[in-house]
Amino acid sequence: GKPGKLVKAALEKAVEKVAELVNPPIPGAPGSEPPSLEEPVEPRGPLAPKADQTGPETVSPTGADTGAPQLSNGQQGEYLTTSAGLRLYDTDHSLKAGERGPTLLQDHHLREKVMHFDHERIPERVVHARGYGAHGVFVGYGTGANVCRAGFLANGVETPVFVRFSTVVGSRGSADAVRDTRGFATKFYTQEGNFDLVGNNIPVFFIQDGIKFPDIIHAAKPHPDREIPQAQSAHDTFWDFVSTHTEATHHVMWNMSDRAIPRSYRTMEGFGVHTFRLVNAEGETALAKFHWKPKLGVHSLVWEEAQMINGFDPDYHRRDLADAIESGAYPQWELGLQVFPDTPRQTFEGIDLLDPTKFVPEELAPVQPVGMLTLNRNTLNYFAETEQVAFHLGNLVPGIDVTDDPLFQARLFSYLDTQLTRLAGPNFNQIPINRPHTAVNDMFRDGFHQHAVHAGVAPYRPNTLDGGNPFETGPDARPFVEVAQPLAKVAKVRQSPVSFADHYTQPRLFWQSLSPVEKEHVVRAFTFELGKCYEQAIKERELQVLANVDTVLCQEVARGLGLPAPTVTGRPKKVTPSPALSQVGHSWPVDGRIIGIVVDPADLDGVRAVREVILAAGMVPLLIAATGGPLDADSGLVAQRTFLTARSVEFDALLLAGSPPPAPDALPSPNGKAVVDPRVVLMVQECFRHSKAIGGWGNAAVALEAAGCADGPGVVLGDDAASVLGDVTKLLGTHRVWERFPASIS
Ligand code: HDE
Repeated sequence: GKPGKLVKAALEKAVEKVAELVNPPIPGAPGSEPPSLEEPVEPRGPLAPKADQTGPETVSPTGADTGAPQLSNGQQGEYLTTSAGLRLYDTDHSLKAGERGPTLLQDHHLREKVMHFDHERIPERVVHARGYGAHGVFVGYGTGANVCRAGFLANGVETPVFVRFSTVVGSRGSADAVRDTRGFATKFYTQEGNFDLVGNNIPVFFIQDGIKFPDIIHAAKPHPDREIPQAQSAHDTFWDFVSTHTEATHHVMWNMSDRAIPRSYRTMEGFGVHTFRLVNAEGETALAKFHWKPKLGVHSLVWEEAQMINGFDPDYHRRDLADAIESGAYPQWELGLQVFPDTPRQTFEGIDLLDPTKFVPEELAPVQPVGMLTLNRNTLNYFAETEQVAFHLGNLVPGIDVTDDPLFQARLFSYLDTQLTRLAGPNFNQIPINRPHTAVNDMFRDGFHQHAVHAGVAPYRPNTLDGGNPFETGPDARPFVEVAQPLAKVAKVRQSPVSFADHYTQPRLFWQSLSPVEKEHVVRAFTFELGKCYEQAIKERELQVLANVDTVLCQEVARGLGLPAPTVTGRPKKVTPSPALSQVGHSWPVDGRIIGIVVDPADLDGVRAVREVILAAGMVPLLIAATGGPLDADSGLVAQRTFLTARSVEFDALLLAGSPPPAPDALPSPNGKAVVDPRVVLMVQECFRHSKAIGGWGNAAVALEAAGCADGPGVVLGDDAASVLGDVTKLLGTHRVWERFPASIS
């Protein structure tokens, strides 16, 4: 009857499929040999393990190698199998009782496929959920050896690293260019075990004691009733908390400054924040703070630009980092140390080194370079690497020890603890990205996701059954030894030291170190964020905080909010500004900067000339034309963006090779008489408003006139494309045309 016919049809189909299996059509490779069914297929193509992907060696106590991370070969042309290795002839149709009938529960492939999919997500990090990682190498200069015996700081020692940058507040799918602190976490796979430097791009923190972390994070995360707003601090709960918890003031000042909207991960400083205790080969100790200094300088977005980017390209920072690495413009940071004597008081120039809301100005303690970090390899798999990497403050190496900073102490608990739910069990150090590149010989056993096959019978000490293995390390084999820091005779208390009580002097120092433009930006950020709050009392309370920081700051913000400026309580301490804190006034390399070029098809010679120079200078040209495709028949120039797909926020400077008339898809202009494409006019205006350098030749003056930006600082017009580019590049070295910003504050 009918069912018999259907079964026959299905069988025939299966036979056809199996025939394909034996000789499958490989798209794009007619006639190529299919993999043999007998031979296991070797990984090949870009995912095959490379010699430089030094897989960590994990050795079981009996010496059996439990293996380097296995790179799965992904979608590389092998036969599709189940996770148990069963070859499959069809993964597109479930097994049904007839073509139009119900699906059969016995379809084990369907069940496995959907089951696995159902569990693809793991909990995102409770903070720093949105992040982006890359591999690289750290090379020590040897200059740190006098204070720190860590092997990776020795001269010329190359250590593989993995770095993960992140925002703090937003969830994993949130946008990159939000106003927030950025994480800068580095895992050094050293010969002495993993060292994790889990820092931020701001040198101070919101809280002085780890017990307040849940409070600040609950306040900064979206309102719990409606889960609004995402990845922002411009809301009542945040300002409610920080206006009442004044130790946050210093960090908030940095958050409201340009530092919280970096131009790129490549143009961000990094800070270990806490003071660490270092030990040298002689056993002498010193206190120290870690700094990462970007080779390209510290640069930021402007607020309006950041807001636009979050719509136009929410992956802006990821894309920037991945593209730079992909193109060989490897980002670099120099690791530096601020070193302080390890005195019983643990202060330096009156600054309590155990207070993580305080930093030490570089003018008082210079940052001494000890090595160079280069990021040179993108991840192969976001989940396996960036999502599963687990940093931990307790991953220390000989020569680097903790201090009693109460924030540091709490972090020593949290970073292990959080992985238990995030990575589902205690074996997360066996995940490839977390494995040390040195022998592991622990006696930890079993647990969820145990990948090691531990031989031997005696995972305990002392034992005789496994020959007493493994042995504790003698002093010659460089074990980690805690500094025998003497403790004072004290009582157990829930209190902070008096030296933690000053919440305003350093915020004032920060404010007074900024240039007028940067101050203006801080004022606007406070005004924007407080302006988004609903509760009047919160705004007023924050103004009182600002009054204690600086009168001008408070008055300016109060003016913007339309509220009276409160008066200061007490007399503020005098501060000496730290010029190192300002991002303005230097010139920096322009590697990887993006130059948008609006192309007028009438002048392709100029475009061709500047494009070559831009590429030779390590910058990125972005050709923008009315429509896509080749710009002419034979020059090889291709439009990378059109007036529809381009937006000014994508580039750092703009060149106008003429003034293209309205393209057919342009929206009508206000007076209906546009001579230049309105989107080009908008690009010019936005670049002008965001203080980006603008250059033009040929007919460019027409577009500049149409935009109302024909003159002003940083607008370069000339006949010779190459010399215009030269001037624009010089302007780009200072990042922005700073004079263009209105600056009423001095
Ligand atoms: Fe973190 N922090 N933190 N933090 N933190 C985490 O750890 C925490 C603090 C920082 O890219 C979590 O694995 C507590 C300071 C970075 O994977 C969690 C306290 C600084 C990252 C955690 C702090 C940081 C984290 C979430 C107060 C700058 C991202 C997931 C005692 C020096 C690391 C995870 C990555 C991540 C807790 C304070 C930086 C929950 C309790 C200060 C860069 O463990």
